[in-house]
Amino acid sequence: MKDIHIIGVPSDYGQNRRGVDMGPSAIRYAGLKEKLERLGYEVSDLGDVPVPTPETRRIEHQKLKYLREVVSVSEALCEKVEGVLKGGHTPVILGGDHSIAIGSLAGIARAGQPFGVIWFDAHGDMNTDETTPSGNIHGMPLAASLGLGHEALTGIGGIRPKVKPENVVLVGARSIDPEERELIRQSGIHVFSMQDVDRRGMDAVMQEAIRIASDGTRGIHLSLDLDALDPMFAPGVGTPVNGGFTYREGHLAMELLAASGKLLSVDVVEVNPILDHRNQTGRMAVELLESLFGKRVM
Ligand code: 4U7
Ligand code: MN
Ligand code: MN
Ligand code: MN
Repeated sequence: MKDIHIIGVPSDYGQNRRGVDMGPSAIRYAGLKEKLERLGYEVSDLGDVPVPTPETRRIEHQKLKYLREVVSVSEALCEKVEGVLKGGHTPVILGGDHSIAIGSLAGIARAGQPFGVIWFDAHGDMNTDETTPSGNIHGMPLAASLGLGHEALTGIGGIRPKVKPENVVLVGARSIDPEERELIRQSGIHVFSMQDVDRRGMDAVMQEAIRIASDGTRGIHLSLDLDALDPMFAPGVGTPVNGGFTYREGHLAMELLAASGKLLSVDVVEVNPILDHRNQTGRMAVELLESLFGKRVM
């Protein structure tokens, strides 16, 4: 059993709603370290990647808000993740908004390719500076990791692209922008929308997702946006969308990934304590991580 190394990334530069920068704190407060230790792991908390204070910064590009800050945070995270993986440990990365996944994937790529990605999300995160309706970079990290979009984002970590589209699976999608849909189609990534989960069930969807993401790769990175879950179970997110995973669907997905033995690394993003109710979403994040790391009923 590999040791777990926790890395916090208290950044909200990928979107304009303050509060998601407190995500790492909320997830830690919900007992992450102790709960993973109870499962038998050695767990070290490496602390947080340095993030500049937003009040000292201003937006320079309307279509790539806080580009400079996102790049510097991503580069710093990339270096940490690369180090943890090369040391033979499993990184658990706590966001922050989803822009931080650009750094997670860059670090994994530097530690060794190819790898697969399962992207749990209500959204596609496949916008570029040319398709974005908001200018928020948290809507772009999957595109950037596939080499699509502005070169300042696609070039982070020096490897472009980080991951091949045939090993990328989006699960839980139910809110995709029109031009983003076109990019997703052209890219060749696999998408299991909420309708697929409804019709085929989470078990079949995840078996297929795991097969695609592990085909010819050294393992799977899970990028877990808490807005994949129904807002009933994860209200503390910046961009909630109705009709998401139930509590059990979320856990089943994690349990199946645990059973696959393919997990390389995980990031947990978009937890916003200001929008939450008594840290319900922070606690949900920790529970899902427990299932992902092998907690079982029997
Ligand atoms: B998240 C959006 F326009 N697509 O690009 C955009 F609807 O990381 C939302 O999945 C992106 O939470 C959501 O701004 C990003 C919008
Ligand atoms: Mn996302
Ligand atoms: Mn999302
Ligand atoms: Mn969001």
